[in-house]
Amino acid sequence: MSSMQDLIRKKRDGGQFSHEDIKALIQAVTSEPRQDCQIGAMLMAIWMKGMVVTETQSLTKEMMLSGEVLSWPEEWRKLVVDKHSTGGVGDKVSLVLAPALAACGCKVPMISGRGLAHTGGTLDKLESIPGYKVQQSREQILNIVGSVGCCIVGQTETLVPADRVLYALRDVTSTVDSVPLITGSIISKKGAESLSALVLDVKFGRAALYKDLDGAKELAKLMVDTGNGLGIKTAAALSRMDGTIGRCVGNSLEVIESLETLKGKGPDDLMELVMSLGGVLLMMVGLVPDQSEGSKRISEAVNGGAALKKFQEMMEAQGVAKETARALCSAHCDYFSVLRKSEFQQELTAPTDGVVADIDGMALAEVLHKLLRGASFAGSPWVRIHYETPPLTPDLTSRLQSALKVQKDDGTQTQHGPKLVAEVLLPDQL
Ligand code: IUR
Repeated sequence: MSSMQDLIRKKRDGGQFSHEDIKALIQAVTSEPRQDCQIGAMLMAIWMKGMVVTETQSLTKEMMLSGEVLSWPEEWRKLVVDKHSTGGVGDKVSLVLAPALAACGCKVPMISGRGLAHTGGTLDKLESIPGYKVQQSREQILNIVGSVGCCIVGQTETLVPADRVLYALRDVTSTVDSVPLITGSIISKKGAESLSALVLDVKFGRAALYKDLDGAKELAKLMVDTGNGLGIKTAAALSRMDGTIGRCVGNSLEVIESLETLKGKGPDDLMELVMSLGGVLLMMVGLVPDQSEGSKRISEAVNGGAALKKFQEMMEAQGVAKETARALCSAHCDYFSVLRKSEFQQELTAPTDGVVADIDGMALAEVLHKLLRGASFAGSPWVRIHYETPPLTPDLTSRLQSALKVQKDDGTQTQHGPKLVAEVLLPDQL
């Protein structure tokens, strides 16, 4: 077996790793004593020289095998699905999609993450519901998915330990934005969930990791190939991320918007994403003949109330009191009688008459990150900020106000913006 020193030199000089090399590399990452300086140097060599598809596939597989790989009852074999998003602003798709898929007959052990950079995390959002426990053991996940059909939980301690080490070291060595390293990190965790099918929501635009479609597509292609190489039917939707998804950003506000969506009153852009991603998954597991039939089923599950029922059951199964879950899912819920409301709210008003031409999701996310709370948008006033401390200073207010672009209404603008999903990459074989 080659030493780490040899392997670093090999990659530094532009060489290609064999599967054995990658095995040695992951062993060095997961065994003690660990040489973080060598791993850091290796990460930088990979960042600079890249990896071909076969190397990325080996890396992903060895990362996956560094910890526990979950297994499911045989009768679920074709039905276990999940989705992953590369991160958006106001991205609450998982909260609607997981119960909608369960209502359509899928098994959804959704393992979600915390906020990263300017984007919010699904787990942080769900924790704004009193009693909701995101940390569940393997047995509990199995029980909840068995009885409800879906759960949304945090990563268990034993899943992909190599990623924990690599991710922390990528963070401090400025090597997060490497396509093979991102692919290994994301797909290894999905591989360890033993999924039948996976859909990736790869975002591009001002408020996304990748600003243009080409960069996002390169990542999407590699993740699709790697996922399929591991035996998971994997597809990717490339979706626009310039503004916000829906009208609310921030943990409890996004829970409220998700519940409203599950009650059939959701915004069009959120429903478009839920239907597109859900439609692809239902097609890949063979529950429907094509994506459009899948999207229709998802829409029926949401608008007919079946998905809301699953969400209620999931909340109860994950620790929320029965009365709380029932209240949140009731038709005319006073949400803030259950969820905590921030101490302060402030509205900003539109500077001129006209139509909203643009709202910069990145500017909103940056300010909200500082305030650790959320915003909800309306017509005019156009935004309401919910916050605690630090105070909403004049500087932050003007940064926020710069996010809004109002245009003269010349009658040519449509009420709804362009569609979010630009393209869907499907596996070669279904
Ligand atoms: N999420 C992950 O799980 N891994 C990554 O590398 C990134 C996001 I970037």
